[in-house]
Amino acid sequence: MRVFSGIQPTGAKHIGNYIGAMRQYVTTQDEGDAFFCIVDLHSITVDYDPRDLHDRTLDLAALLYAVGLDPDRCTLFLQSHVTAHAEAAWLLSAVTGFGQLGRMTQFKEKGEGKEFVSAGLFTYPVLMAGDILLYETDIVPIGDDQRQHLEIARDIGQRFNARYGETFKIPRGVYPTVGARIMDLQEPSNKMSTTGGTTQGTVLVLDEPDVIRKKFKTAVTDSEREIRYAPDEKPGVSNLIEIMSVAAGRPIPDVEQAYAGKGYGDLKGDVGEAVVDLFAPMQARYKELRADEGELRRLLRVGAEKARQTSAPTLEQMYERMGFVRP
Ligand code: ATP
Ligand code: LTN
Repeated sequence: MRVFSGIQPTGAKHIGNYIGAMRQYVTTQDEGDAFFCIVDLHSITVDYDPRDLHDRTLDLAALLYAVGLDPDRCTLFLQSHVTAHAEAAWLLSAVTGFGQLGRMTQFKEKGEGKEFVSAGLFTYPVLMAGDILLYETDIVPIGDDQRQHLEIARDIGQRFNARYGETFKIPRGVYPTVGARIMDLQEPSNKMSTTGGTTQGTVLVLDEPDVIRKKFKTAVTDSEREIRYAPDEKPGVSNLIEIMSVAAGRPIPDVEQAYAGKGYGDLKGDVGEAVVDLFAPMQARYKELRADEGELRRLLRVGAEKARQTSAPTLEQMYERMGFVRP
């Protein structure tokens, strides 16, 4: 079984990225032949600083190894190292509807109110479809906010297959059962996000222990003072229960029961502690790995070579089926 997912090297990664995506990468690397791609090409679709992109890319590689990706059990690589991704995006744009791209929530949200909206933000999902389809992917571990992008990737693959003959395997998204959509601790009706969220409500994987504790202590809940899991009615408390469930490795009903009759303060303090414990070993490994940039670059070169070999035959088939004269 082929696993593929992508993650952007922009901003610092938060507990939403960890629970929604990175944690699933770690488990799926043992369930199949897994490819994880740092999608640097996607990161230039919004305003960014080149120096930042450069450093954040290496930061993210170190972080992904630190949370448990093993270079011997999966392939981690940079999207820009494998030119097939950019080529596939162009070819697939021929079978992507302009109208469908305009309906993408992310395009509308990230473009809203901006003085400059890049064409890349609009065609973003085509590049993502290519990422996935090039690898004959079966499953794509992602968070809930990527559902629409996965759907359009499937549509693009199906349209190509119908127009040019069966070429792509049509992948399926897999979402975590708990924590597919972690909410901002300060604004629990919005998803936690580096680009759109509040600083105090966004818990970073690399935040200092005291910062993590403080962010949980000041989390917004409600005035009812009853600890109960009900995401629609009680988004703040339910979000804390979900995070606790993942960090402590206990099912949601267990967590609910453990706090029945207790105060919000108890829950907030304990979730903070559980998250500090969860991230502490990863933070230590991150520091070590990030210090050896030569080794990081070497591992990424090895990953890129494997990714090139795996994606090349699919790209070649695309060119051939579309009628191009090959060299
Ligand atoms: P953001 O918009 O928060 O800055 P992103 O979603 O644009 O981040 P990535 O870092 O590429 O960009 O996301 C990586 C993965 O993390 C994706 O699979 C996405 O679904 C998941 N993810 C992002 N935010 C959350 C969240 N709040 N809860 C659960 N999963 C999330
Ligand atoms: N759009 C995704 C990142 C992404 C991705 C992919 C995810 C780019 N290509 C391929 C899965 C498969 C996001 O999380 N913002």
